[in-house]
Amino acid sequence: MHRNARFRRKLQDPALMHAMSAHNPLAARLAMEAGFDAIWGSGFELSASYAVPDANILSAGVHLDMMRAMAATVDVPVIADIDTGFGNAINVSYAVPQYEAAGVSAVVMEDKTFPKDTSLRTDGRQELVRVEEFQGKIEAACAARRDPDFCVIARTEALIAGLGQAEALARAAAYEAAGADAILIHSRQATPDEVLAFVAAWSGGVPLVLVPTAYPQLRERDIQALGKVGLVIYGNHAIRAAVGAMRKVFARIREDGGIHAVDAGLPTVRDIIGLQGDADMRELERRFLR
Ligand code: SPV
Ligand code: MG
Repeated sequence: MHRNARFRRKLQDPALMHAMSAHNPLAARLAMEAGFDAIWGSGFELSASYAVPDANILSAGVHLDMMRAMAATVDVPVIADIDTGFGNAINVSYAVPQYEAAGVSAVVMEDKTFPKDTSLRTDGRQELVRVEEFQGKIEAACAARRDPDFCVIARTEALIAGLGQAEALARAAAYEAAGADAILIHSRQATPDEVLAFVAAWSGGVPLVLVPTAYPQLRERDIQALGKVGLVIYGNHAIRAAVGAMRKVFARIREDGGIHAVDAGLPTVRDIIGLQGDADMRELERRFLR
């Protein structure tokens, strides 16, 4: 089965699907190796990897190229974080086929104004577009896809913007009506209460998607028990793990005046060569080099 169809089927399946963030093909490969169902092509992570804010500073092309590189490296579905869709419904119409052609299986598009500000930053600019405008963008995304299994996930930032449950629920229902295959409900409260209240009140027909970065105490088994959530996304744990590991090793090398103490604790060069796909190249050498 094509991975778009696999993704669509799993999204609707009662078993919870889990996606890990990645900012490059190596991170995507490690996430697949760890057993994640899908890769989250996080705008936050890619921005961080370029050391710029997650506020539409990077061009759409940089994000698209990275999604293509990740989709070419892993077999699991890649979910692209297209932020606000790079402009209005027209921009969305042109962006979606490019993501689909890049091998991506789903896009997540949020209802903020362009340029967006990152959701988890305190005092960020969290302005939302009109409901009708965002419905037009969802319809444009759905109309632009060529494979009917390619998924369009609508994300409402109503709770992030402090607009309350009623607004979040009304927007989610309007986005489902516009054709969204799932609704991502985001919150940056330190407890899951706000999101759990939304899930309890949700009476729509499409599955929900959660990103529990701000409320890490919410576990998969508890999300699964809610029954309405199809996908949990771990939004930034690849870049945070990488930053933590690099900081520690870099500091230790400066402290020790050499690499003698850190070497044994690091993945071996052989391990990295394996992750580069060395076995595949050896096979090509065996078959074709004469
Ligand atoms: C991302 O990972 O880019 C996201 C999730 O959109 S968040 O950063 O929490 O907004
Ligand atoms: Mg993002």
